[in-house]
Amino acid sequence: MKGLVIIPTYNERENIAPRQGGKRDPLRYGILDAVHHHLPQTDILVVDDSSPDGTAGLVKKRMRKDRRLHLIEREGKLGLGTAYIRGFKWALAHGYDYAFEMDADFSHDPRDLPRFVREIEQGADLVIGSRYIEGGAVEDWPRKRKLLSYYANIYARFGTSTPIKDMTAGYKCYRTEVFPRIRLEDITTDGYGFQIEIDYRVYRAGFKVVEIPICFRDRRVGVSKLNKRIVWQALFLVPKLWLWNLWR
Ligand SMILES: Nc1nc2c(ncn2[C@@H]2O[C@H](COP(=O)(O)OP(=O)(O)OP(=O)(O)O)[C@@H](O)[C@H]2O)c(=O)[nH]1
Ligand SMILES: [Mg+2]
Repeated sequence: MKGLVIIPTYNERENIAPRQGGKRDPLRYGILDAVHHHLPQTDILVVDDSSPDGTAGLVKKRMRKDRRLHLIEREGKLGLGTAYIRGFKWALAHGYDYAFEMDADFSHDPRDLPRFVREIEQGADLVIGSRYIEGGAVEDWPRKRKLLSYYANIYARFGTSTPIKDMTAGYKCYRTEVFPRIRLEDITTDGYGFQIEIDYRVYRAGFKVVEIPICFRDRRVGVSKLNKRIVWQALFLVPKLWLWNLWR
């Protein structure tokens, strides 16, 4: 089976590129190396939104030596949701069997990658790296953010009647057959709302969803792109999906 890891980026230069530091330097390797270390046969697609810090330039430099690496450049910061949708369509068009969602900032431990693939091979259609099942965890987040995430997930799960414990998770792997069946072009949400909406659609379409435990860590370096708009969007999405459930 042919796999693709999709990594959306906005100003992730330090997470993409390795530095020349010594053994003790935690930034001496980048996310691209880490992915290929754990999944050597898998391609990577970076979807960059013209990051002012030159993230795309670094990726291009590496592409000269690495045929497993691909890049889509968009003309401005257009959001995480549409970046993934663009990546999913690209995966379909290029004949990949499964595609990952993964952050560039090392919140998603690359060592977990092979466990997702094993689940896909055993018949899962969507594998979610979950913080809220037995064995899952969140490290180094401030208490406030931990609580917000925990209760947001309870809200999303009950509000949408979807039996998924971590609906805002962003470390996931899809069998690409799923994409044509969930009308990707109708999804307009971003960030957390995007994750909730896509999980809801995959589950409702009757696909097999599996959660595996992961430990989520705070970003290694760089600035968060989380904003209030993303939180509000997710908040209003849940009652919308609830009404949708009633109507159908
Ligand atoms: N292409 C693209 N990538 C984005 C955009 N917003 C965020 N990203 C990337 O999506 C991934 C997740 O974004 P983060 O800012 O880490 O969001 P988060 O994990 O909820 O928040 P922090 O970990 O606190 O920063 C990272 O790789 C970002 O660079 C965007 O508008 N366009
Ligand atoms: Mg992050």
